[in-house]
Amino acid sequence: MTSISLFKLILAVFIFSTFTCSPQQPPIDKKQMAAEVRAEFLHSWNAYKRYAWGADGLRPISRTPYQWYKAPLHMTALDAMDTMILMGLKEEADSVREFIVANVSFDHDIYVENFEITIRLLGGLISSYQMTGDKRLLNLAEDLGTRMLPAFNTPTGIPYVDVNLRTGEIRNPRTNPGKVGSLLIEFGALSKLTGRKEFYDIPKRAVVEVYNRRSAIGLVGTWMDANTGEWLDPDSHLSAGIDSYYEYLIKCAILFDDRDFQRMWDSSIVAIKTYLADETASGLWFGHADMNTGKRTKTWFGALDAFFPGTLVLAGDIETAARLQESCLTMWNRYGIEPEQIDYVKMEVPPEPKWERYFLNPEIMESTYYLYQATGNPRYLEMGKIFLDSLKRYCRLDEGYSELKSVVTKERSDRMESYFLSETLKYLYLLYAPQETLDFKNVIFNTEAHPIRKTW
Ligand code: DMJ
Repeated sequence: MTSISLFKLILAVFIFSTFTCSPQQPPIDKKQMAAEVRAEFLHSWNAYKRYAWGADGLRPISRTPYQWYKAPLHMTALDAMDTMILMGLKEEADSVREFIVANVSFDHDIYVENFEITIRLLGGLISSYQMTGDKRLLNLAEDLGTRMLPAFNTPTGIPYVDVNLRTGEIRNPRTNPGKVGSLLIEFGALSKLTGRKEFYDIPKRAVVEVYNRRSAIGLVGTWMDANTGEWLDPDSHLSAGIDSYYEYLIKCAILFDDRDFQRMWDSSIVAIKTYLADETASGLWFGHADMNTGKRTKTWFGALDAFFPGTLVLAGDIETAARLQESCLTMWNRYGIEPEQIDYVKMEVPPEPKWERYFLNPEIMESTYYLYQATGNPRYLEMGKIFLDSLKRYCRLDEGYSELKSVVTKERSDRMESYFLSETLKYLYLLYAPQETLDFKNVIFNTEAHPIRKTW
């Protein structure tokens, strides 16, 4: 071999190793990864069962239960049931189902948060009903939906935040597009499955009322008053308070073939790309802007914003999704696990302790799963492994998993939310599970990772 061809060979090897994902890593063994995630699910679920059975959630450090309200709603069991079914934990899922049917009642004199109960409980009941055909779950879902519908009895049709499950009284008109706009997958599916039209029409009207109040440049703000429909905070972004409003626009368009939602998505994505997208030295991000002027207000992005690549995949924009996912990975790698918010220009968490937290959030895993489904690119299998390894390293305990008070110091926080079992581990599992585990193309996940099948 001449020295020139040797040089060319070395160059070729260098280029190959630079531009493939992780040349030193052996290819990901999907079967082994799926088994690992399943084992972590059981590790967490068994901890919940041991220390918090019957409660809404587990505090994994003190090994104590916690309740959201004064009456138990069995949130963790309801939220986690369809993950068990998908993981093939049939006996466990069956016994949880019997427990739920025997013990869950929504006839309580308590104010509950309409959004959280809809995405976790209503969504969980409907998807588990579809997976098992157990009509008793649909009956529970219909009862719950009926009890929550009074939340929409407001001057604007935009629901209040809280509704009393027994009396139907409502309170707390200070709401946001996320809370209002992320109800129709669940209520709409309930409408189709029960034949009750009001379950579709009433939550749909609420979304349209929010959309109609978008600014002249097409953006929505963060907080609004459900009585007057006035904006209380003009901050526009993809983060908490707005995130799943956009997610549900495209998802409802697909799940219900509803053209109004397609139109609302089509105009919203133009505004998002015009005013929120931010090309920086570190890649493509979506930051904050004033909803009226479009002026950039913050160069922040965070754990919750990481849902957006998944949503872009559904909308058919794989290229932007893939670029944003790389930024999400950069955010994750900055501290070895993602913070609640990061300033993507300084590449630091904003200087307030609350932005350093990590709540075991699933959005980055969700987008990884969507991108893998859309592209088949093994890079996403590798990303999933990075996320799982970090979770195990920083959040795993002898019993369950904990949130982090700070991704900088890795100090822990004593809580394991139900969505860790419902979403975070489900998306990681599905990333590696055999394709036949779930018919990805024919389901729409609600924002709590409950897959809803179009049977109508
Ligand atoms: C979940 O309840 C849902 O994903 C919701 O859309 C946002 N918050 C948590 C997870 O981060």
